[in-house]
Amino acid sequence: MLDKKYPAEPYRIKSVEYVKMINKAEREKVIKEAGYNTFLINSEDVYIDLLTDSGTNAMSDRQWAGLMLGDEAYAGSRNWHRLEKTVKELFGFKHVIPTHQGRGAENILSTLAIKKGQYTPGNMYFTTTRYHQEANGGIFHDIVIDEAHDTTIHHPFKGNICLKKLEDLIKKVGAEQIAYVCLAVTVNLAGGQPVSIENMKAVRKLCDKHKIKIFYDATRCVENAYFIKEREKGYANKSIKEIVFEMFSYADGCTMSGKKDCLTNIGGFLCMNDEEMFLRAKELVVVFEGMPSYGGMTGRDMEAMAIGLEESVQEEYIEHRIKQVRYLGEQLLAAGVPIMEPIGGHAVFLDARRFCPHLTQEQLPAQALAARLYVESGVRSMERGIVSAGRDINTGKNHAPKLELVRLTIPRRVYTYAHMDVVARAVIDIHKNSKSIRGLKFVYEPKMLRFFNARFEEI
Ligand code: PM9
Repeated sequence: MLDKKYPAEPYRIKSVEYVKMINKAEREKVIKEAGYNTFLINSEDVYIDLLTDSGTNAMSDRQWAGLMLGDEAYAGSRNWHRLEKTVKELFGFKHVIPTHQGRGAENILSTLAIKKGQYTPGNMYFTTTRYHQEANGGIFHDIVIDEAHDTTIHHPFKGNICLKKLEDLIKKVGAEQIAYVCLAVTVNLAGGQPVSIENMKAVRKLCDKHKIKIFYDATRCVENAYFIKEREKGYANKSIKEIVFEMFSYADGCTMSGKKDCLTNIGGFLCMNDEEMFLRAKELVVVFEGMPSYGGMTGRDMEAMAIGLEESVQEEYIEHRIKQVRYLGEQLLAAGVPIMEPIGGHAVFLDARRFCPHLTQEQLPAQALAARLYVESGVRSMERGIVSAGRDINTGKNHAPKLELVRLTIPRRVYTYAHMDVVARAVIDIHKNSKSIRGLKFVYEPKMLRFFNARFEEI
């Protein structure tokens, strides 16, 4: 029976989608045909899909009802006005620009805010974020605290920015050479680790001193707020809504992938306070996305996002969300499986270096482990290691991140604790026989964001 510390689902199920399991021989064929890349497996061949929490959310009955209220006018849709109002109320920014998803917002921000050769320090890189920064001449510089790069260290706010690293960069290159600080809440590739309010305030103070702007990556901000409530002194009695509002009061703007914490399947937005930047963003949005009153989203998508945002800050929802992820992670820890600790907000990350100590990083242990997990169990996960990190844009050499991880990402409101049990059993069984996992090598390597389409074969 479930322990009390894991709350039951705060919803009941009104509509179901059947999943099927193909047999192991079929899965072996599928993974070979997919070039050992879990992105290239068809959804129909997957039993439990933990590839990503992006756009895989289950919408509520209120959201589905909202779809019928879509105003699909080319300009001035009423759903846009509702979404804009909801975003402004929750985040407190003066201006909102809608985009088709998070990377659309990243593209506009990077185009507007980066001059060639400027730095874009951030609390660890994210694939699409860094891509847009570099494509606009920016230089990414990692300023997350050292603890974030070690899966074994416990720190309540492992996503924090190291103020010394930021100060050192300012001293070295000069404040005018810093386009803006990018602060992600939570930090995806560090395992969904949160940032504390204390750290946000300190970063604000330092940036104010040097007149540097701060843009948050708001993608999983509600999950971040839950960790603040749980772990930071003085926040236990504040509502999630109040905490989210305070978090963003220390930023000049943010990018948002609506496919995660907004509880929808598509969409995004860019926020800012600066009037001039807003006017320029309105010019760019019509080039890349669509009218400033839809930005690539349909009216019904915007309605669903406005409702999803309201639901995302409900206390029971977010508590269950975080604890369901923790339930999976704690089972793995109890069985001695090496994972990123503490367990983060959206996923459990297997530490492939410790899981497969017989493989070097060049033998792509995380990619190989994700492929094996699929073959053994039908569970789809995602590599978040050397393959995702890509190559240095100047030297062409592989980035070799300290973290070599496989992400078991939990979609919101989709799976039950029983599914988590199935996943835990599969991972634990593979761990017992991990020496049999063979390394992989690239047979096709795309130049940009290679992890999406790369193909591999066994060494
Ligand atoms: N994240 C994820 O699976 C989907 C694409 S990468 C495999 O984690 C952050 C922190 C993200 C993110 C997407 C984006 C881009 C920005 N920041 O996918 O364009 O986790 O909506 O957002 C993915 P979009």
